[in-house]
Amino acid sequence: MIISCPMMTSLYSVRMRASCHDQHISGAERLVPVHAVAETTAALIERALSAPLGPPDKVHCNSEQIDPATVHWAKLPDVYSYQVESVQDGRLAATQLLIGAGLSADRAALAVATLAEGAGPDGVVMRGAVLMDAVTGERLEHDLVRGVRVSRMDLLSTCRPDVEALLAAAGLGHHRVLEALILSGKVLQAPGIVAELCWSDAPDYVTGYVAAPRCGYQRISQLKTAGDKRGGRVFFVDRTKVTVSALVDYLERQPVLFDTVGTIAPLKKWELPDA
Ligand code: WAQ
Ligand code: MG
Repeated sequence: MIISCPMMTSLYSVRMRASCHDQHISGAERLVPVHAVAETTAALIERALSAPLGPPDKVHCNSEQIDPATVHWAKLPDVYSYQVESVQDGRLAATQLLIGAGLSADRAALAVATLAEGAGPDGVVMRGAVLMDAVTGERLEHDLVRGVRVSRMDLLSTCRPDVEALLAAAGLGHHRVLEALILSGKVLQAPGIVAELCWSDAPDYVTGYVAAPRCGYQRISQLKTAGDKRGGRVFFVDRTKVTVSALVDYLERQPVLFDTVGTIAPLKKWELPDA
């Protein structure tokens, strides 16, 4: 479905992050036209103040003008949803989907284990993502606590109501789905990306996904046990296609706006492929 894609005159990146005792508890960001900066800022601050891990003792919200001529326009990934019977099956499914995206079984299993154990130093949750060499499994992010933060991406604001309605009709109305789809959509646009693995650090949100440029956004109903505070993201990179600095620059700085949605497939039971 293509939704209108007007030339934008003035665009702002609005970013919020909230912490309590220097622990990150909430973050979100949007790319909006100038007339929506104030209401977006208010909504993000409201969200920070009501964060489940809150209340925060610090909320930062800033806005920065973006040159609309630099925006990359893109289509959101196709969405698939798989129902698994247990966390163990979910992690096996994730491993197989990563292999399907072109990774070796070892690298796929390494990524799952990295998130399961907590990807930061001493098993803490990172603020951003692990960047992993798709061939060697080497960790490439410079800061093991911050990781790589994907930023400056959003749905074109005039498309938002339609996309929210489509997702809600498919039973995917939770705000985490659209946010993760937008983030992953940008990751899949980035040069040299082979695949992404993600599950939330929110203790009550156990669904995660494996995404890849040719496979889309593949949700898996259970990737961790309820109550587990560990979660994170792993981005696999093909270093023959891009340098780490060019990739990180794209992920952190290149504005990307989505003006088209992909297909949303109905929920399916995950079947292990025949051995
Ligand atoms: N860039 C890179 N990594 C990030 C970012 C970002 N902007 N934001 C969060 N992360 C990392 C960080 O390590 C978090 O701990 C981890 O990802 C999880 O973030 O289809 O809600 O916001 O049902 O908790 C996926 C499934 C939900 C949604 C993911 O992630 C669905 C989610 P959270
Ligand atoms: Mg979180």
